[in-house]
Amino acid sequence: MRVLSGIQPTGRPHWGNFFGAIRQYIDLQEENDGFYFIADLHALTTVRDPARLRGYVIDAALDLLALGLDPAKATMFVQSHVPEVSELNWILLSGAPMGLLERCHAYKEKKAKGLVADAGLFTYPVLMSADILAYDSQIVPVGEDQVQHIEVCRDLAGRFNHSFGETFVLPKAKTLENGAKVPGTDGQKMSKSYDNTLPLFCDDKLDTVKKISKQIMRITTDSRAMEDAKDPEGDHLYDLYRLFASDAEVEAMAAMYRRGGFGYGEVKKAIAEASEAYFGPAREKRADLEKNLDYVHEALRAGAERARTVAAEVLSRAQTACGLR
Ligand code: AQP
Repeated sequence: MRVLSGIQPTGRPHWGNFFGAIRQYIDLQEENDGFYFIADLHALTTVRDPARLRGYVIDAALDLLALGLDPAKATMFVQSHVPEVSELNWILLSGAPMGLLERCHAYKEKKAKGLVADAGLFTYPVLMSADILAYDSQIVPVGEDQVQHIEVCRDLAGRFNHSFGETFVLPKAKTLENGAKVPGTDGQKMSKSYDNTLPLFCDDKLDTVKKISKQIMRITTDSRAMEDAKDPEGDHLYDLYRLFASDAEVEAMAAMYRRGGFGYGEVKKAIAEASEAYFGPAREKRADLEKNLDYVHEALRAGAERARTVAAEVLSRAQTACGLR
């Protein structure tokens, strides 16, 4: 199966990115033809500083490699290194109904929160569709927030196929039950834009553990007294703990919630310890990779070469179908 997904180079990846998407990339690379890209064109809608953008792209590659992406098994590349995608974007944009894009919740939510919405943000689902369709992708592993965009992609591909004959493969979204919507420190969806993230890596490596523990301790909780029984369902602290714990540990935590007689600080401490055990090895691997940037650049170059071969074939198919050739 051709599996494709992308991550935006807009800053440090957070637990939501990992448990919603990156963890799936790593698992799926074993049995599938994985195409994983760093979405720098998408990032342009938020990062308007060239040096920072370049840095974030390399950071994202380092993050993916440190977390287990293997360039010998999967194709890792930078979105803008495949210009065929931008051309396909225009072809799709030309047939994209405004109403379809206006209904997209990512755009609607950002706008509702008073964040600046430009045309790039508005048409983001179309560029994302071009990303997916350019590689005949069948499976797209994503967090729940992106499922609607995959539906948009299927809609646009279906419209094109209907007008011009079978051209595009219709993809399917793949979400995980545990991790589809990771809550942030304030309980709403963890998101860079909401400034409620828990990062996997910090700039200051020596202080990473301390810094992340501090952020975990700041997670908001309700004001129920220690002795009160608590409901684990819908509790974001419990949901964060579940990301790391085994079934038996989750069961024990749920029983503790129902019994009461504990402070949320205990749960936070358990989360801090579990996350350190989980991400610690990746942090060490990342530090090693930083000393070998040639390897990272070469992986991206080879990945783009392979991705372009596939995208050029699909673009030519689409151009021929709609009369551009
Ligand atoms: N909270 C989340 N829970 C589960 N999955 C999530 N993803 C993001 N947040 C969560 C998934 O991560 C993948 C990479 O997405 P991205 O690089 O586009 O990041 P994003 O969606 O832009 O992440 P943010 O932090 O939410 O950024 P902004 O602030 O720009 O919206 C995707 O598969 C996404 O589903």
